[in-house]
Amino acid sequence: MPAEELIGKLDGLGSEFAQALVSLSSEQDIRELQAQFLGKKGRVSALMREMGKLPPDTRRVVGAAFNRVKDGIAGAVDGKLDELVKVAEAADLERTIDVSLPGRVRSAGHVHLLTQVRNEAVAIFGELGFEVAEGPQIENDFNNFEALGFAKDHPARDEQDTFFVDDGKLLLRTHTSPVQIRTMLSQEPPIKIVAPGAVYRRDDDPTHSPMFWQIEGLLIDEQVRFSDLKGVLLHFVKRYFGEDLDIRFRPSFFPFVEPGAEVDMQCSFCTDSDSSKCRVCKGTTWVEIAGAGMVDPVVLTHCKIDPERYTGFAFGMGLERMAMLRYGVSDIKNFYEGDMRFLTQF
Ligand code: FA5
Repeated sequence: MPAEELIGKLDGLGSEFAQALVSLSSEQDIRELQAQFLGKKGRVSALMREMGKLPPDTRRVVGAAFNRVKDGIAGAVDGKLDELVKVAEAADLERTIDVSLPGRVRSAGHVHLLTQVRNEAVAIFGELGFEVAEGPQIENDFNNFEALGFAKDHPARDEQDTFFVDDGKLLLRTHTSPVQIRTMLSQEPPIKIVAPGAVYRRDDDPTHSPMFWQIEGLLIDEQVRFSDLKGVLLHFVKRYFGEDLDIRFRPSFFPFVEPGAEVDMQCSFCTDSDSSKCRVCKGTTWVEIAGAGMVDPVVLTHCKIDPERYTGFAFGMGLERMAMLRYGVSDIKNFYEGDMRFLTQF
């Protein structure tokens, strides 16, 4: 083959390569095309072998043409690969950053419903002059039971099935009443406190939990009467549950009060026309909200307070019970499960 023809064919291959390259869009296809032209068995290499047959004086020109075509192909491949990288990057940017999308707002969260109930209860009793007192959740037997009149074998202990710690010397307090003892042992009357806090019992059903919250109230002064207890609790019920609700006392036994009572309030879920179907009060129109009573003189004596001079009342309410009654929550577990669909409603 004469030199001119060889050069013409070489240039033809260069153009053919350039045309074929235009439609390719993957590195693999490009490399394959490159191999078809420049590989050992490629079309350009086949023509190279023809060069050996040429007279020596023409080989230089033909050699230069080979280099031009080879460089042209290599340059076109690099250019095409760069182009593919840029296209891929642009597609990536397009996908991950859309500056026109609205931002995602993180919700700020809010105070848990039970904390709201506690804060509100503390505020209402605060209006009446009660201050907040606190005690530890791990208590000793004396404060939780003994000083409150639950002697070692007293059957009333059975109702507060207890989690013991440290071989029974310490326990998870079963009610907030030990804060009464702590306060009376550390303060002179007049005493006027509320003590909210977590308490523990071996209880577990839709209205009872092994850990729950109570708020205790204690007022010790000269000439405190049962009617004062009634006035305080009535004020609380009207402020927290509704102005038109009444309360009633049913005689009951707690070893640290005498007389003792369960406090009921009128059911706020009953309609006037038909209360028999009410699932909250079971048709009785009353719901229990607290235990209460006049502080037993024996307890005052235990705490070195003169029962001849001072009298007082105490009460204890369940905070979950209050929340359930006010918001119509039927399962106590809702408070602790952390399900945002429940919690964000309040
Ligand atoms: C007491 O705990 C007494 N310390 C209350 C008291 C204080 C009486 C001062 C007299 C003077 P009781 O066991 O009834 O009483 O509990 C009081 C309230 O706690 C109940 O009315 C109920 O609302 C709530 N409660 C009791 N057990 C549970 C439980 N396992 N889960 C949730 N709430 C409970």
